[in-house]
Amino acid sequence: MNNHRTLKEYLLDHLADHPEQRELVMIMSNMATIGETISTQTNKAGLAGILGSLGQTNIQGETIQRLDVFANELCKKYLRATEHFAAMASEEESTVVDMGNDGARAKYVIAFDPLDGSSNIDVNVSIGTIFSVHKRLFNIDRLDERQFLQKGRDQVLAGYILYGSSTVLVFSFGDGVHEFTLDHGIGEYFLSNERVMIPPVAEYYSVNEGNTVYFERKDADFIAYLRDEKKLSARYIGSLVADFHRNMIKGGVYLYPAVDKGGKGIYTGKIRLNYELKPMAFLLEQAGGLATDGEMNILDMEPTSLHERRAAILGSRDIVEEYMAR
Ligand code: AFP
Repeated sequence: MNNHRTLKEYLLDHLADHPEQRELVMIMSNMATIGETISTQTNKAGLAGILGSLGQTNIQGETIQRLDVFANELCKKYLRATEHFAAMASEEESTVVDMGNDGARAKYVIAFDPLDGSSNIDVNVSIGTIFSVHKRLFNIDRLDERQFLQKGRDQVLAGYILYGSSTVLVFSFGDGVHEFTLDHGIGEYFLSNERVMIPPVAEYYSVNEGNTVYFERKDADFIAYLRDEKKLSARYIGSLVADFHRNMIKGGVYLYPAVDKGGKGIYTGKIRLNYELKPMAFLLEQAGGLATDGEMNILDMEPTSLHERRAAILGSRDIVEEYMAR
């Protein structure tokens, strides 16, 4: 740990330097509390009876896990009480969620994947929470979907919490990426990596290679190139947060190219733009990496719907640029 600096101390220092970011600092502190609560629940999920499926599917057609429901409800109730948000979007909610706050205090909107990697919950594999905060647009209704269709570049705060062998919180206000690790015993997050920078040379590639048959030829070829010519090691968990975190710390690239699962020559992305890709792209750029869907920088995209999905190539700049050059 770096000087045993706590998140609270870090946020107070940040506030002293940026008094105009008072609400954002409070939001960050709220997110840390949410992360600690989900982490505790995740650790005792088997005992608490919240593992397993509710037997329902969410709007993406995926089976809802009980921890997903817990995390989603927590985000809604807790953040509503803070009165900072006019609206919320979540992977688990088909439409914009009314946060009940229409006053001048509700200056922000937040998009979430409350529990990313939910297929890993039951098998004790790392999962995470991803969040993206934008300023509320006061010229349109607060519940208008367009509140969430802002470019990734306009995020004012983004981050994730990884529930792995330890719980880490990684975030950025747009001035560098910082990583804190939760000490459950003390109930504090401690600074574990100030100004995270992705190593310039990639060591790993992360892709579901079982999808190779569904990829376009150019994508299958590029992955073969990473494996056979660049001699990168393969690591794939199936939780974006976990794969992304490893690549950002160790150097690597996460690929989820468009797939044609219907066999009709129609290739579509899987990863959600608003609450998976935009926040990760924001962090990546701050850390010296790059994020694209193959055609453009994720941060420059204008989303067209709440749950839009895109292809994703995220990671070390050299590899992503090579992908785009092809
Ligand atoms: P969930 O939050 O619905 O579990 O989404 C997981 C995810 O979007 C991302 O976290 C993974 O990297 C990716 O999907 C895994 O997809 P495959 O199971 O198709 O490899």
